[in-house]
Amino acid sequence: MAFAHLVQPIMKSIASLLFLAGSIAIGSAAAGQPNIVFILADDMAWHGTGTQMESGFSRSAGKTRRTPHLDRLAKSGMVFSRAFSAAGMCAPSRCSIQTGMSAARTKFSGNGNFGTTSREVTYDGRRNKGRLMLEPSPIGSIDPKAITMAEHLKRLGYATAHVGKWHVYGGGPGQHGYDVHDGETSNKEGNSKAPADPKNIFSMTRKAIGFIEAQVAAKKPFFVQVSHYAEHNAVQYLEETYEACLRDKNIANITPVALRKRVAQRSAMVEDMDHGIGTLIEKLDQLGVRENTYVIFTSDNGHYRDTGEERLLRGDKWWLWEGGIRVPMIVSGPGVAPGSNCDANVVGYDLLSTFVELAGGHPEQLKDVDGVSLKPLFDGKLPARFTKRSLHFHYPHHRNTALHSAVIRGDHKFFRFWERPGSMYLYNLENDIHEGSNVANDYAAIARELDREMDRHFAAVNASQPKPNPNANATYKPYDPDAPEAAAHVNNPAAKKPNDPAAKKRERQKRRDAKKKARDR
Ligand SMILES: [Ca+2]
Repeated sequence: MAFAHLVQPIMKSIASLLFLAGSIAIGSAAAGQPNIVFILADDMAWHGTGTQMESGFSRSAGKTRRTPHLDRLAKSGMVFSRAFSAAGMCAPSRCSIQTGMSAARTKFSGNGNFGTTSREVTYDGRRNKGRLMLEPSPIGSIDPKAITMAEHLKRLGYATAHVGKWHVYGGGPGQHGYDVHDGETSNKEGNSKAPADPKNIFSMTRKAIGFIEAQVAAKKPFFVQVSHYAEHNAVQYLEETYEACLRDKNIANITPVALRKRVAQRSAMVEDMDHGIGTLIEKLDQLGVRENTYVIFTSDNGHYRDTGEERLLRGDKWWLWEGGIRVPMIVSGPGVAPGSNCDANVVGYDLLSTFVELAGGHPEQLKDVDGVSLKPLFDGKLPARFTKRSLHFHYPHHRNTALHSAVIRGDHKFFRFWERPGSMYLYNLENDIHEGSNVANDYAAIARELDREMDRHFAAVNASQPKPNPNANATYKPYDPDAPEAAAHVNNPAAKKPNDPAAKKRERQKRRDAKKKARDR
């Protein structure tokens, strides 16, 4: 006992010294560490795969999407119904993934400074002219001081690779902890000139496999991020895949023909990506490492484009409506129950803490991160922190949207539209996945609480916030979420979530069981 009393303060002092030295005491290399394969799709809708993302809700699978390998991955693991990207577009979402920070904390809240990668926040952007509020410019590159997921994993003894689209500047993956990489890539590098290699899908797969084979031979744990350029524009696909998609029963009858072709082309691009993913997973099997490898699949943001289906979610890429940030997510790996589902709220900036814990590190010791480790969820537990915590989203930019920010806690999602001061927008994602009904008046206490929670987060991370424009144009009309033109963004009434009381009952029981299981542990 006396010994323990002595050791504890000494350990604390050592930990403090390590922090002072600029190091991070998150753990060390150990035997038996699992490998991590992180596959990131680009611009893929929540229903962008053939896998149903929410049990009891058939429309959460894409009818025109053919993804047999991802479907198999889902059967071997866990599907997340409420996975969110940290932003509604590529670069900020990817920066949040790499750093474990919310967009408000990185200040990389928009797609770069729209051409520059300055690290300075200004309020003189050309989109501000005449508007009610001035937008802060986004910082357009990853912070050189931020410790990325790859840097953490390297310190834990991992070999690291980043294959494909990077898009957060800062000198590319090589400057941020990745041993093997493709350089400082963004969108254009994904437009392949080789017809046999659409969106670089197959060359990327070969590169990832080469890296994995080398690490298996060297008996070194590995982390590889495969960042597909698909399904971002431009649309590229193998001709034979396109022909097969045109014959698919869910595509063949789409009219007009021009739309049918667009749907088949985009579905073919996704199917080609799925083949690449299948080849990669097959290789893990062949090398005998599949059982000790986590495979995580998700998208950098949502989108609604040429699915051939009625619009499912409100909004689109760029927006913080569900259409912009609800994304598919599948996880398979050691301890993940096959065929399982998870409906906890999770976000892209959770992945850094998650990977640190999977690698044997201590995510609770990480500083300046907003995410938490999802490993308990992978293990079938549901600790209370997952139902109580808030997820933060910040897009204070005029580009393609209104200045807006959001907080998700439990079933509630709160929006602040910065140019409508004092207005509150609250939606219940469980009853109203389409975000069609603002319930802020009915649940005013919750709305006020989440409004304060947003301010608390912004103060904690020193967020860049919009400010009033002294030269606002008197006739300027800010975005109104309740106006008909905004509501047109919602969806066709035919797309309503079916009212299935039996499925809802099953869901409620499943939640009760999960809670009980978590309590019993
Ligand atoms: Ca994207």
